[in-house]
Amino acid sequence: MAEPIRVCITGAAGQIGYSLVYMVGSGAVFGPDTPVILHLLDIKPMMTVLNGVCMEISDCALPCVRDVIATDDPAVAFKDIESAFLVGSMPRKEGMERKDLLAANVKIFKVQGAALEQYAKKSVKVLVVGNPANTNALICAKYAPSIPRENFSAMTRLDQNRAQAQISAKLGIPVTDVKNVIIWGNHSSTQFPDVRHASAIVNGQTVSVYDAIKDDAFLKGEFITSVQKRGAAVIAARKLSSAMSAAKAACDHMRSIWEGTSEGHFVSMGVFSDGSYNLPEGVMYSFPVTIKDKKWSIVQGLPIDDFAQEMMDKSAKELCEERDDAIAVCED
Ligand code: NAX
Repeated sequence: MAEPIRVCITGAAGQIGYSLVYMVGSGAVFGPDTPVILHLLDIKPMMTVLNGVCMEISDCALPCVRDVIATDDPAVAFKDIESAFLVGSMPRKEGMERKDLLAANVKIFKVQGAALEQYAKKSVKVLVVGNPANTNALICAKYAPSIPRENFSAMTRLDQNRAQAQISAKLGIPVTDVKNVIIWGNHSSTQFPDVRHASAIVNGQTVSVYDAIKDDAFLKGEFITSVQKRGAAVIAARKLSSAMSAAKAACDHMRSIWEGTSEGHFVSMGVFSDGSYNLPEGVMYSFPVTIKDKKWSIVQGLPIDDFAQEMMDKSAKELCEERDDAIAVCED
């Protein structure tokens, strides 16, 4: 077996954490032959719950888990880690405005960015899941200046998986036969799920999803809104927000970083915008990316029509506003 890698999961006592620790411990991210040392962080009042999670990890007898460190101290949680799933954050409470939530959560990511700077390996790959994920990732990177900013990304893979699943259901084909669905922008209701560049295998032939579905109104209307509002639909049904699917998506995202993307495939993730596709620089925008040697590159040259550009710009505008609010909160 290879040397163990240290993987941190924050919010490990929460509901996404509950599924995520199992998936990471079972080898679903770093492979069945790579042992992991799990660093689990949560806040002090959750330490009893976290201890119960540790008992269950032990009882799973997972072959990949070499050790588990449960703590409420970021210095311990981030020490020498190579991979971080930053899930822990404050949930929206009743009567809380989006701005209040942003203010509370970006402060957490400011503190964690500074702790990553001090304790993590400089090669650490940081995936931010806690909302507002894109802007939290931006703030986290800002306060960890000696870690390359390309090492930070925000999760829109759940949105991508949701979109891919919807297309596969519509076409009656396996989800693995749909590729290159894109999520542009923010992990919020302004995101733009785009299948214009996606393809599917239908009756043994690779065809464009647009040609296979042949329903422009659906793809520009109901499809987009149903992906945008899927999180709310899960809450309405489950009385709890997405957890198993969010954990699976986080694993997919980190595995893509570790393994890279295969030829002809791209995935979506929130990364530092370099101004591609006439979008503003300096925000964490979800783009289609290819990954090689743990480094992502934004897919270039996709043709963008007026409808798409308008949708992409709308989400960019929201991200610029979030960034400005977040920086003001952090510098206060
Ligand atoms: P839970 O409330 O079940 O768990 C959050 C955990 O984080 C709790 O155990 C809490 O004590 C802990 N926590 C709070 N502050 C912390 C801190 N400073 N350090 C470490 N731990 C801390 O929420 P859960 O359902 O697990 O969701 C976690 C986050 O994921 C939320 O922000 C949620 O909005 C976000 N999501 C993001 C998604 C995405 O696609 N990017 C999708 C799923 C999810 O909604």
